[in-house]
Amino acid sequence: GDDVPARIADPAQQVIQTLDYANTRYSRLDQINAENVGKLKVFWTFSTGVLRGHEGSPLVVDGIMYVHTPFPNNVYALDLDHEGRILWKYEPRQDNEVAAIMCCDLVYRGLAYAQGMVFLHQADTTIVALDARTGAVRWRVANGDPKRGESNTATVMPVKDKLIVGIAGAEFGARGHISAYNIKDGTLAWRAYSTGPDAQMLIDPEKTTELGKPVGPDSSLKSWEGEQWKIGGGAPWGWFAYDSKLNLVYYGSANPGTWNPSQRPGDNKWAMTIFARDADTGVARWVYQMTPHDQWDYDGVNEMILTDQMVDGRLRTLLTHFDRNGFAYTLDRATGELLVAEKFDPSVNWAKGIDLDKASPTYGRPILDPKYGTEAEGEDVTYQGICPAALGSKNQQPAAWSPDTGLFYVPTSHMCMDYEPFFVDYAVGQPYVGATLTMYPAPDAKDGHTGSFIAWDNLKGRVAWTIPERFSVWSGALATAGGVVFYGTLEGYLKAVDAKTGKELFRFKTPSGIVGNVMTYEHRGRQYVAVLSGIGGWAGIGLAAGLTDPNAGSGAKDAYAALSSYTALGGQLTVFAL
Ligand code: PQQ
Repeated sequence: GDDVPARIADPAQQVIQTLDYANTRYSRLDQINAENVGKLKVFWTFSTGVLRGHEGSPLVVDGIMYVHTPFPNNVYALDLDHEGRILWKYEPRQDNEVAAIMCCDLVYRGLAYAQGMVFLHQADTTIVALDARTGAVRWRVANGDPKRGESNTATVMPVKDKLIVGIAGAEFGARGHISAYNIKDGTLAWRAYSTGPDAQMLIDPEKTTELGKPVGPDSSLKSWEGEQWKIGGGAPWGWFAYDSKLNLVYYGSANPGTWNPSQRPGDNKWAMTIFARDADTGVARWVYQMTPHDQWDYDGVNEMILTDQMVDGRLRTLLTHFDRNGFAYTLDRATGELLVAEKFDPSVNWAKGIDLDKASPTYGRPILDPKYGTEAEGEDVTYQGICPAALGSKNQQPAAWSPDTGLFYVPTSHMCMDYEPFFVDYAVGQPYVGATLTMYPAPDAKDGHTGSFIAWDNLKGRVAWTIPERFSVWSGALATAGGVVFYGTLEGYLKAVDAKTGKELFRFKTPSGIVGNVMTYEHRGRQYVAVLSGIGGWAGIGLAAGLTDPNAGSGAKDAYAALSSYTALGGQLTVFAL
């Protein structure tokens, strides 16, 4: 039977990367609290033996910790009774060539557990179901083809008898899709593309709505020229959320291919879109395209956080999303109604706002500032001073929400860019980028700081407090019932701050930069906090991949050059306790 909901309800364990289906990243554990968190000590550590960016977090199930690594995606089962003694290890064999089609470091956002199995989704898109006790392979299936530019960095999400699975490759002209595999044997239950004919997108022209209106027939096909949709990107490489009452799965799609907007006239639906899909059939209930006809690479894949909150005296089912494009959106997750859309970083300039006037013909669309588009003067022109940079006001590192404070805790980036689009020919499995970028601190960044950790009120659409950080915060946050919020920094600090005020309560410098997500668990009555360090991801690509050309890594190498004065490569798990 499905043991995931009961295990999610037990705060001692962590069985999915997002902690719960709602993506709140809120733990009800409270032994470690605002009073005593300053006394945290390193309890044990574990070297993963792999360099590159360590995203995601370990899982803890029945006294065993499951640790994943970036490519080559090794899996360790560690015995928590014996400070992480290795129970078993799984080392997949993958063709090294997949590394060449991974845009933003060889990251992997972690394992998921369900029904006695641990699910690994390898870089080469092979999904493997491992026996949680022994590490034996129960089944294995290929979700994509690296020769066509398809790879994987995302975690999977088990929902009832299915495994929800994404794919990466929008920088390689891959056509994004989400798939559901049957947990018991790995057979495909349904697949829905992000672009193309309604039947392949599992869109019902009458019943699938955007902002309350049916999308109508061929909504995607009509928004592209010719057959560009076939190489149109929109890869769902981020996170999934699930509402069991509505039986809807939520996620976002990435940028349209290529980054050169002149090559793809139209709105490019449904790239850059929030999807709500029926978990059993995959059919889309509603969609909302945040950045029609993207000109900046503002992928829409960041996590969807599901909360039930009072709005004007009425309890509403909400979805809050901090997009790459710098706007934080609050929607009704049952209907897709847009309630709030505000900038969560004041430097955002590509759009003046989002049109929230229901009577307006451009309702729900961004109000563009023509100064910061990237196609008005054609290709081979450098469009300058665009904020945020392509890596976004926030990237994949997930935010947290605390029901105690009602606030969202958001790791953010404060970078701007110059963007030079150029014509690119599509060739199967080759980069299909079509733009050169330079990224640099936002003009109002104090002391060149390129990051901050903020608390956000999703009903008022306002920042509650801000902690400036030297570098973009690329680590996922954790909020707890102890009134503490944790996050990591690119220099390698694990920090704990007061959930109400943001006051720093604890810091510890781990051996490498943190791009992983902080997690907590309880074992034999004691609460622990754990985090992976290992610099990498897009922000850390210069160090992780040893890049030397200043504009390499899509402009990230030079932008974060100063990182090498603070940290170096290394994959390590650090486990803290009082
Ligand atoms: N991955 C990171 C990271 O892990 O730090 C950052 C990014 C990715 C991006 O900013 C991307 O735009 C991006 N895009 C795709 C895509 O469009 O398929 C995939 C990935 C990825 O798989 O990591 C990233």
